[in-house]
Amino acid sequence: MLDKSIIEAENAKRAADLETDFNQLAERLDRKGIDINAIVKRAQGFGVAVPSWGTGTGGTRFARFPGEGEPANIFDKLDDCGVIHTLTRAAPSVSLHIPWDKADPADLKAKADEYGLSFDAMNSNTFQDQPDQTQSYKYGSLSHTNEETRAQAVEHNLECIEIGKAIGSRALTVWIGDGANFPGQTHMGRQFERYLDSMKAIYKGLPDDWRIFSEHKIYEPAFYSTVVQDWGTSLLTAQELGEKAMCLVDLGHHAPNVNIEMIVSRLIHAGKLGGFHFNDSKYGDDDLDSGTIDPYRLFLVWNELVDAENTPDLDLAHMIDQSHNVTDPIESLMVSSIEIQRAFIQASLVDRKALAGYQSDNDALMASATLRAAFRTDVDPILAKARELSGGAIDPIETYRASGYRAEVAAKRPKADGSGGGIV
Ligand code: LRH
Ligand code: MN
Ligand code: MN
Repeated sequence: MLDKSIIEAENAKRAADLETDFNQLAERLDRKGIDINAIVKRAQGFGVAVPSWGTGTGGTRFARFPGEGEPANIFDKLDDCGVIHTLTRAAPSVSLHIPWDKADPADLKAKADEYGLSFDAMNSNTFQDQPDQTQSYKYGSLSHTNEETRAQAVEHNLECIEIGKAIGSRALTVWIGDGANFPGQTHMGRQFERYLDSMKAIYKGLPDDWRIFSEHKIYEPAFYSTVVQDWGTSLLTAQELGEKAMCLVDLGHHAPNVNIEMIVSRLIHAGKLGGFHFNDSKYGDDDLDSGTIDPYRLFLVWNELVDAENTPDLDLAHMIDQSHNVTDPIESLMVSSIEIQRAFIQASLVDRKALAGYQSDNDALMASATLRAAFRTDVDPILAKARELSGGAIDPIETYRASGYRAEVAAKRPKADGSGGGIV
């Protein structure tokens, strides 16, 4: 656990500068009729879930280059998540991946409690084989042609729900790699029906206060067709399953340049938007750090969310889903949490009344300028002030480096080799 005195000492170095920058921004926003303290409160209320698998160095299909002090198990991962939240105050929950994160629920809860962390959606895994399983997922899981394989995949998802119940999670995210690599390899209609039947069996095992998220993805590992390839299929699935079924949008799971914010808007309209996997991408499911490639797109997604925030029953699970190959995962996850928070806060600055006026007057130039004005606002002082007030670090990266945490855990944790790990 990070020593509080390190945060205090590092904050003391930066508090005066922050005050100056904050007051300047407060004045600028005040001229626009925006109360900065209300925006700081919004920032303090923000939280995104960290994926347990993101705390280890990821890998590509070519290689994995582990870093120093890699987490060896879920308890190490929770320690790392604790650091991320302690410094940023923006990542209060963790999303687990089964079977990797299987452990005694009481121990998991106890460890999470040490840091004030809770558990967000559970993630099942039927896209690779585990040593103890009898049926292989080489040709699919929930949509497999073989009934026993489908049953095994359903059973695994039900087990994820059981584990989740014991640790206070209230959602299950299902992403499958099922599909085909060649035209003709599968019957697309029958394959989808088998998938739906399996999902219905899982849905039956869902507690009343739980939700199930279907996560679409255009391709990979199936390179010709994927069973849940886009939001249309995901929406069909959620609608057929029932009211506890929602769609999860992973930003990287679309073709390049797809208008994701519009998908978000449509899913909100349908009452079926359940949550997000945040990341950034240039070409495909790159799982790059949020906001590092196209921060404006992230802002435009948040613009839709802020616009719709008073929609009845809109209850979103915000999660990160990234793979860190060349950075310290703790640093990437801290920066990403803050970038997602930044997009939320920038979107909160949009002058919605003016925007609605420009839209009804068909003033395209001023409408788009209104969005960009919010996007261009440097909200750093707001984010830093929110962290400071919540007991976090004004500068999480510098404070983390000053703490020596990575070197400390590297001395305790076993050295990782290049194989294995949570590579997704
Ligand atoms: C595969 C993937 C997907 C899931 C995760 C568990 O693409 O990254 O996004 O959410 O594995
Ligand atoms: Mn995902
Ligand atoms: Mn993915």
